[in-house]
Amino acid sequence: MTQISTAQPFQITFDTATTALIAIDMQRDFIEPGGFGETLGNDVSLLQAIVPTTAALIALCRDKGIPVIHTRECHKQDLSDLPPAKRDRGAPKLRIGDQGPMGRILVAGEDGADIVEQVYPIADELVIDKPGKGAFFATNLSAHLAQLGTKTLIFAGVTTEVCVQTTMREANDRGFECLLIEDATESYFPEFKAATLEMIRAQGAIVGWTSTFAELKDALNG
Ligand code: TIU
Repeated sequence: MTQISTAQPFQITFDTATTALIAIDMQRDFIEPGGFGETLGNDVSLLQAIVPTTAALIALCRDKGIPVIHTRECHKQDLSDLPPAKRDRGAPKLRIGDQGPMGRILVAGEDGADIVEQVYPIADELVIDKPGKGAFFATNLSAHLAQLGTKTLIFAGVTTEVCVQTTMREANDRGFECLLIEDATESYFPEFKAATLEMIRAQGAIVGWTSTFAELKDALNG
């Protein structure tokens, strides 16, 4: 068993044989200029800062035999899985499906919807395209995790309070132990990231645990 004694709010113990990493939505559309994140009015440079740590986390999991699952928030070319409520809300510069500098915004197969190079999936890794913020909604993630026998999920990716937190809550309700890596997740709003980390681990780990990448690495190498 692996134990992170300094995880918050208290130690977490898990078996690497029943653990998987989920890297959420590390896509150009959120992390690079000209994509979905920027059309919503956000400064994407904040998210770029976690790419090296997320890459190191993915490399560590690969090295330890922990399956790595990648997700991408994107919609079918015909937008048949895009609810009008999602497309029409607010006043972004470009809406989902519109042509942008990296192809159609948040559409599968377009450059913007793809994962940034530094954390790109390798051959046998599952990549899940998801139409929602949560990775369990309208995907085969549950079935895949059941097949793997996964009990503990390690979380990384963007953005902390939107797709990462939504997926972590979905996973928690499905009976998984959830660990969020603090320096491998980021928000466009630092105060939202801080609040999310606090609310996840409050009330005796009501949603799950958090730790730094270094704490996880030390535990796995221990
Ligand atoms: N806007 C925002 O913060 N996030 C999203 O729309 N999707 C994800 O978090 N992936």
